[in-house]
Amino acid sequence: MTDFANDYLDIDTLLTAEEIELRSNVRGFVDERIRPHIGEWFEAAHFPRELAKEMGRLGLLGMHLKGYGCAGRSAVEYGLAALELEAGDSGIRTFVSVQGSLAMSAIHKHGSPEQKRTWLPGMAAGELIGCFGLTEPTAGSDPAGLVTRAVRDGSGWVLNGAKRWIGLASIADVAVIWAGTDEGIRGFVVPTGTPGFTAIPITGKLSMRASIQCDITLQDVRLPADAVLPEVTGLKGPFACLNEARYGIMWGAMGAARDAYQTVLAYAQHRTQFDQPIAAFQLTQHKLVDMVLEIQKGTLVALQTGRLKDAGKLRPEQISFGKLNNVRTAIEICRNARTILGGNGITLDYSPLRHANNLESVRTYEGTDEVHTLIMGRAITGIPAFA
Ligand code: TGC
Repeated sequence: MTDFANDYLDIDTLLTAEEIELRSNVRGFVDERIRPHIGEWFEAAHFPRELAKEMGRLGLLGMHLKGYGCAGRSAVEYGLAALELEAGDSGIRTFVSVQGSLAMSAIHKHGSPEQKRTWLPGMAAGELIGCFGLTEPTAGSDPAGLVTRAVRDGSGWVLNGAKRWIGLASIADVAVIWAGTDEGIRGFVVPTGTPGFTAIPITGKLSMRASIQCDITLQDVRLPADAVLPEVTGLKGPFACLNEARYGIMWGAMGAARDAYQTVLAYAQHRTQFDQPIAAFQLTQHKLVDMVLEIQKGTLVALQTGRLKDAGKLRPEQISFGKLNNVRTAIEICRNARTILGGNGITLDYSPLRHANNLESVRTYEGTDEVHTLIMGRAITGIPAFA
């Protein structure tokens, strides 16, 4: 029988038994290991590093990659996992995205067999942490403007520059750093213990507090010749990784929205005002119904995108549709959910405002709303309008 409150359109009937099993395993992990502590972690600005190995054991790190200890799951399974993790907190899903979709996928897609053997198994297990350095203090939406340089030095390379907003960098064992060279933009695999590499967490964040974002400084970082990712030159290298992360985000955002909605549905059924549960008020029902409409639509967008990805037919422009729509929608849902909670909604006792604040980061990284609007605008009209 249809569970109208949680799956109005019976979207679960579009999933396989394996997909549902994977989802329930991740949901159980979130319920047990994240949900009870997330308020404290958010308040203390603490990222629970110890969860990395647990997530590795669950096969969540680089889970859509094949070989080298990775789980080799489908795009839809990866998406379902992202949704469940972000129902816990965007910061935890961000860890999985940065590790698997950015750092591991850069090495998996563009690395040498030796680089893959050296780094991927430990990263899949959560024993090694990776980060991905593209954005710079003066190059965000336009990474073509990056100023970090790598110059040849004998048979090796020397890197100088700075990166900003780099997830996990201060606890990472390895950084994939994108830098300009005489041949164009190249990626470098940089062990973070290399002299000249420093990463400092950015403080004072009002968003994504149970996660780490850093400033990286690269000062005369000397690397051997084989530090360069040999299989790609140019921005299509990092963009291919961003596609993976953006894809996971469209699923994850629906997880945050679902958690906010379920939180306030339960609250509205029990909280009484004017002698009746606030769920009995027409205005509350209107808000709840709008949430259900948008969560179901956004989940269908993510699922169709995932099916296209698994069929090898997904275009980057289609990823922009889901990233733009689902994150923007999720923020609205979380903010509306907060209003049902009244004053209680501004505390960490309830998830909606924490999710809404987190999603401000999610809407900004991996392509802002504006960037994805213009990617779609170019796809529709054939005219680039970026500048
Ligand atoms: P354009 O300069 O024309 O293209 C360069 C080359 O890249 C190719 N390309 C893509 N390839 C694969 N997937 C995509 N999505 C691609 N988009 C572009 C393109 O075909 C070209 O290839 P080639 O062979 O001709 O050299 O760039 P564009 O005009 O297509 O793109 C402009 C724009 C604004 C869309 C792009 O610059 C963009 O997406 N900007 C947003 C950047 C962004 O998302 N930054 C977030 C970085 S994440 C990070 O550093 C840390 S946050 C995560 C964390 O650590 O927590």
